[in-house]
Amino acid sequence: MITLYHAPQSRSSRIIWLLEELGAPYEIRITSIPRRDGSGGPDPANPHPDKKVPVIVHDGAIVSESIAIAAYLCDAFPQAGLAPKIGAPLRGPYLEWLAYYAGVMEPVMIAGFAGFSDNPAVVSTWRTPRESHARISASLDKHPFILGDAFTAVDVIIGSVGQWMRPALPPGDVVDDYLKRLAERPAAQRAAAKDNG
Ligand SMILES: N[C@@H](CCC(=O)N[C@@H](CS)C(=O)NCC(=O)O)C(=O)O
Repeated sequence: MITLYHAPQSRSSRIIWLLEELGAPYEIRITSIPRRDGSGGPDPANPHPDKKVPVIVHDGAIVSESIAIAAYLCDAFPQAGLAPKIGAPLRGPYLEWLAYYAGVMEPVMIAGFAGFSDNPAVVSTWRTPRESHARISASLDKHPFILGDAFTAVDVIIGSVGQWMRPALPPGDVVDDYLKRLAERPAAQRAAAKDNG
């Protein structure tokens, strides 16, 4: 059994979606986090080292960080086919997209919120939204999902960002249609129904 510590409408929502796609046995433990409106606060029972979400507990292992959780769960439930297997041609691009999201796309997004996207250190380290939009468009112009013809955990991560904040992804019909396709997935709909606990 997997326990997901979850705060509604946060980065842990995408892990509910992933767990639903995987068909994994799990329970949700609603936890409190500080919210931008001043509500909420850290939950002493939350095992996350920074009292954030998401974090999972699985067979005694505590795993935090959305991307680590996604990779861990896809490997724990390989029969769901949400990650290319080790040795498969798309394994490298799969890991690259996961790392690119955490290591580049999110920092670029946060720099944008914070109003310093054009800081020279930001641009030289991570580039700008233009470059991440170009990568996403290059992929979705060619095939229905980020890695190709098959839906993977990368789509949960990239898609959930678009559902949360549409301008974080490239504008236009190709991405609108992609997000619609993702939102229509039964697992995404089950996850949305469970988001508020
Ligand atoms: N890089 C982390 C970010 C986690 C994160 O910042 N989560 C937010 C919710 S969306 C949080 O728990 N904030 C509470 C706080 O800042 O104390 C991940 O993707 O798992």
